Amino acid sequence: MGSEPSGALLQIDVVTLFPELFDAPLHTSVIGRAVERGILSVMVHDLRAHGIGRHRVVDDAPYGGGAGMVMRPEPLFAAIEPLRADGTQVILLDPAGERLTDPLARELAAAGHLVLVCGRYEGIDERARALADRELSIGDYVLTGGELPALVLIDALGRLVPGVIEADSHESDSFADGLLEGPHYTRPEQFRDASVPPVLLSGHHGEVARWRRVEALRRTLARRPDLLATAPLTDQDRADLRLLSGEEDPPA
Ligand code: 21W
Repeated sequence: MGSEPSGALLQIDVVTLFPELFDAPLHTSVIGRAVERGILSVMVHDLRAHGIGRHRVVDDAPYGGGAGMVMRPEPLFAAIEPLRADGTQVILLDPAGERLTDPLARELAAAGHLVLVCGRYEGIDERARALADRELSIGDYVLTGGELPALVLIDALGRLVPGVIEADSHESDSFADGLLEGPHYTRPEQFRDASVPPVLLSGHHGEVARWRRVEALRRTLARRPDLLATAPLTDQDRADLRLLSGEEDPPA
């Protein structure tokens, strides 16, 4: 397992003690379809196969004492070294890693071949960090292992691979233009006491685009004002933001 040639635009090998966690996500919806179509290749490798001795041991108590167990380096080296080829990026999922962001996801989606290493227990022996080209975290909260973070990464990267979703969908994603998206509506036109904003029914594409931009600015200002410091904004955006922040009457 792991060395068949692949025509996929992005090839991902995962090293984990819990391969079964990957079954449903890799067979479902957008990512499942991409894997089935061969645009995205994901191979999951059981680290236990490289465990030590008859009991396939992969962990041991920490030197110096303390609670919990630490992953031994030998199984990690045995699993990961054969997966590395020219241009491979080995990524350790680790709570102390660099935070995953949209720009980093776009960079990694173009990398060609990734090996994702999922830790369990208290973490891996410090000497096994040398296997990794980078260490990534998905946020400041504590999980039980690196598998769900690896799946988050696969999901985020998979949809960026050309052909996986409709061509333009990620250009307008929240974060791609540095702003949150505004509201979306579908049928019915009237639901309970709430109706769809008339501009969306007007057929005026220019007016719709302008409304969406103002709503994106409104929502970003309300929920993530930190994003406005780095978002690329036009003079019109800045004028709208001044109105929205209450210096003057807000846009309709
Ligand atoms: C949990 C590993 C606890 C190590 C400060 C206080 C991979 C993860 C993981 C895990 C410990 C990611 C600590 C967000 C995550 C992961 C399992 C040991 C660490 N630091 N991104 N405690 N959150 N988590 N204590 O948990 O492997 S990426």
